[in-house]
Amino acid sequence: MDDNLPQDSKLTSTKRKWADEGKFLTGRHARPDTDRLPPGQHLVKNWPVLDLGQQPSISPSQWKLDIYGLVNKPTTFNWDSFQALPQSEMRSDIHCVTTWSRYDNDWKGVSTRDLLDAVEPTDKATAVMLTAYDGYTTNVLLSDFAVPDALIVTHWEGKPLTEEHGGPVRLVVPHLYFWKSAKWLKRIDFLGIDNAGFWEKNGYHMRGDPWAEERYSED
Ligand SMILES: Nc1nc2c(c(=O)[nH]1)N[C@H]1C(S)=C(S)[C@@H](COP(=O)(O)O)O[C@H]1N2
Ligand SMILES: [Mo]
Repeated sequence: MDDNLPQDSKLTSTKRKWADEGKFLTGRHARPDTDRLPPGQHLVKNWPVLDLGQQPSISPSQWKLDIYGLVNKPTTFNWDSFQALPQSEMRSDIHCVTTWSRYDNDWKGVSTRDLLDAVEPTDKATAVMLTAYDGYTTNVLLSDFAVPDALIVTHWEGKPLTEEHGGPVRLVVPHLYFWKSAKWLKRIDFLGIDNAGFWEKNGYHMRGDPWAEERYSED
């Protein structure tokens, strides 16, 4: 953080947290290299496509993102208002529950923290439910959604995210299995309860930490 900044600078509380965590020193929150590949995963160089089989075609001009629930500022973003939010770049790894991992994906988009700054979740919010244009849903704890390297992505490797990978806009939460990273993002509900999304209702783990091998629910 710049030492010359006055105490009452316009840095938001979120950005102060980033600075405290040294985000701008490292640019990412990597696990130690020894621990980089989670148990039971193997590396791939390609980028497989996985979804329910219906890939919606949403142009940027048609795309909208609705923010509902426990927020002070319920908002509907369109492409222009979303692009007007601060834009961030992040490099992170993908870990899919079907055992492939892909290192060093370069993403660009809006960090979840900048989104949180814009919509202001209330103290009662503890989880988010993501809803996509194909009807897919997935749940993420707010504490996982708000990590510094979670990004609402519009670009991969410098190019607009392709339709098959969730373009125009998808979520990327790199420290959880990739089913949590909803493609074709349409709606985010801030909730006081961690409800199960599509795969979570169908036997996948509620949280999905790859390093703890939280693949499937216990029961
Ligand atoms: N909207 C939507 N998002 C989704 C899915 C889906 O079916 N619909 N599948 C999830 C699963 S199971 C995986 S592994 C990843 C795959 O993303 P990719 O096709 O870009 O590799 O998307 C996740 N996000
Ligand atoms: Mo998956």
